[in-house]
Amino acid sequence: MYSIQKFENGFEYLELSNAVAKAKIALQGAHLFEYSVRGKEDLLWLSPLSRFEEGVAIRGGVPLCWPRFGSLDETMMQHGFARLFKFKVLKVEELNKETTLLHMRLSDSKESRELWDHLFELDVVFKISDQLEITLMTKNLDTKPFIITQALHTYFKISDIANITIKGLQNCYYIDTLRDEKCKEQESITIDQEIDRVYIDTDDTIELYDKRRHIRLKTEGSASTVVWNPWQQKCSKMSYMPQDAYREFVCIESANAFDDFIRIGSKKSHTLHLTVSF
Ligand code: TA6
Repeated sequence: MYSIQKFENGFEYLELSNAVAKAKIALQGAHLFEYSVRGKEDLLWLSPLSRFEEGVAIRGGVPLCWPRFGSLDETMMQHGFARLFKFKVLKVEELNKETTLLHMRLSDSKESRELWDHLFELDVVFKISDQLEITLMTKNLDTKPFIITQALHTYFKISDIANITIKGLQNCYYIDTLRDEKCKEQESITIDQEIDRVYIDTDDTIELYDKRRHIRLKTEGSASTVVWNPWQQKCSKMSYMPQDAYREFVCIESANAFDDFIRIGSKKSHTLHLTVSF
């Protein structure tokens, strides 16, 4: 079952539900901002201060960072423009009683070409069931190659930042963006201060252990994993972020960032796929 809903200001989102799960996806940015499985805690954290306004990035859920991750130069806004542009809904299909497929697309436009002068299609396919699958497919419709960096910037809801451990990144190198240093991860990750790391050449499975649950992220087509928590000081300065929100979420982002950029030839495509089970 699904419907297009609108907030009072006309901001549109898709609401879908099936026998085991329900989800809300904004047309702007194909932004999944709610996802829950019957009888379980919401998987995603969403700021109560989040704005659902045209041209304003939703704080929380799964922002799409594309065609850039980060803010590499002044020609492109932080994390690219895809999360600010309205996607078309191509298909909603109930594959079975417990699985709903949603296919959305952003195509280049005059506005996008002013920001990034390339012809493209960016397809996002969500599979909503007792697990979450997100496929991000970039197609180069141009006559020349282009380079992208990208991330599914997922905000995971947690019991408390002190309770979590992240496994699967041991022995990976990472860029510590706070100190601009390249380091090697020695062990499982616990967080007791601001963390903003881009792990490179990461394996395909990352695990988030929280007090009450264990979340598995399995990716294909993603060479980087970003681990981010703003901690108290940065959190208090960020837009649409409650003062102590840093305790309630951790971002583990399936990405191709920094040196893991993707070069896509003319008429070629690249696919990033994430499966979250818990
Ligand atoms: O992915 C981590 C990060 O790049 C942080 O440096 C922080 O800026 C975060 O993304 C949130 O960015 P946003 O543009 O959504 O406020």
